[in-house]
Amino acid sequence: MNISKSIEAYKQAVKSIPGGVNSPVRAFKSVNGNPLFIAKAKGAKISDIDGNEFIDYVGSWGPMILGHAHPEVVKALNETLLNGTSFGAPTLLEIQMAETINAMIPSIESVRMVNSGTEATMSALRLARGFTGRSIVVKFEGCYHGHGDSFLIKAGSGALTLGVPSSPGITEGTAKDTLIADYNNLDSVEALFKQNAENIAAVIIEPITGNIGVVEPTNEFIQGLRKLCTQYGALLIFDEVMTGFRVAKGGAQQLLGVKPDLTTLGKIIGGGLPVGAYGGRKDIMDKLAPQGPIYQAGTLSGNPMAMAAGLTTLKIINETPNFYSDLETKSAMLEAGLNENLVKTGVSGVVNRVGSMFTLFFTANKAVNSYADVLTCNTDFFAKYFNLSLESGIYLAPSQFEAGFVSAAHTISDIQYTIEKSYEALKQLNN
Ligand code: KE4
Repeated sequence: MNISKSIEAYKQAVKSIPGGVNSPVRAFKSVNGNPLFIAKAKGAKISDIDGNEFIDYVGSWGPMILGHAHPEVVKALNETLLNGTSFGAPTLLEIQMAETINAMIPSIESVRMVNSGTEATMSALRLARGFTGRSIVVKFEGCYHGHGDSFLIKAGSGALTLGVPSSPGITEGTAKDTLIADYNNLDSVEALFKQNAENIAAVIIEPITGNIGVVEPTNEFIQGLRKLCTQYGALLIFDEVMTGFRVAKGGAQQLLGVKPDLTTLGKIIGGGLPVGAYGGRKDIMDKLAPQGPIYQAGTLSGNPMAMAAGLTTLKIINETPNFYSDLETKSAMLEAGLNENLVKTGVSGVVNRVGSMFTLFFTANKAVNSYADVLTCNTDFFAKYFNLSLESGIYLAPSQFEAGFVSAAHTISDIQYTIEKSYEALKQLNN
């Protein structure tokens, strides 16, 4: 595959952009490759500047559930554009967006728009601290909630360790207020509550993880988490930036039957434009300025362009008959094909999938249910598989520890082609 233009572009990019990219995971570092510079995308296909076309399973890391450049989204943007792009003043579109989110996610009674998932989680944490008057947040090792200081923390050892900065630039003062627990290990959370009782403001979790790859919570764990938070007066925050409107119309909380106190959203609700949101119980949200004392603001929050793209996306989701069942059919077909390929080639691996988000973990484990399980993966093997897939015209997330996404635009033949090429790649790698 000729990627000479991307190679030249990357050489140029690194001169003026740190690492040549505006978000680290795009650099293809963990797959030993040269990042592809994208020229355009339509439906389930994405094309690079060398003219190579791929079936896209990244979907901009989740937003593109309809596929790229959906005609109705493009039309809505074009019409909105003509009336101006940003006013720094309220618009009717923002009321529509808030009412749509509140209707689709029952635990959300009031919602505030922001401009990224990171802004949503940072703001939700500040709100939880202000509402409870407490300082400590509990997160789970491996879960990713954006690049806010409080979240770029993981245990120095074990699950019960006080936070240790995992990125330079995060102060000890910040780290001490972040405690780390083990995903799917309720005891690890209970121990933190027993040690810190009335000081924990919130527990934040990816209710179904995407950022260590896809891992589902056990019912006992996620229900137990809800009970613990209620028992100790801490807020339960579901970070649904990725799972919101992805795994079900009502997000992971609908699938899991657990009602969080706050939910963070992003990605799909912007239809590919910069967006984030956080919402939940009205008694909590009403503590936000200008209604209450807890401050949070944003120049472009709720801007007309992101609202138009997001509202059109949610409208299509709500009005398309069998939207999620069709996604389920295609995604289940992909999962079955990948599992069959593992059996036929003898490659060790586990496919985890919830709805249209999936991960093929290359591990000898028979199951992947925890961060520790995820760490058993053979990332070198993944890198080789990733690059063979790319050669075959399949664009996967450039990391073993990410989720892949099927969109409404993927066709049965796209899925069949992907299964075929995945088989060939695994066969080649296992010889
Ligand atoms: P952003 O600030 O990137 O919009 O959202 C942060 C975020 C928060 N919470 C969850 C559950 C998320 O998945 C994310 C962002 N996800 C990554 C993909 N794993 C974004 C890709 C990137 O960092 O470039």
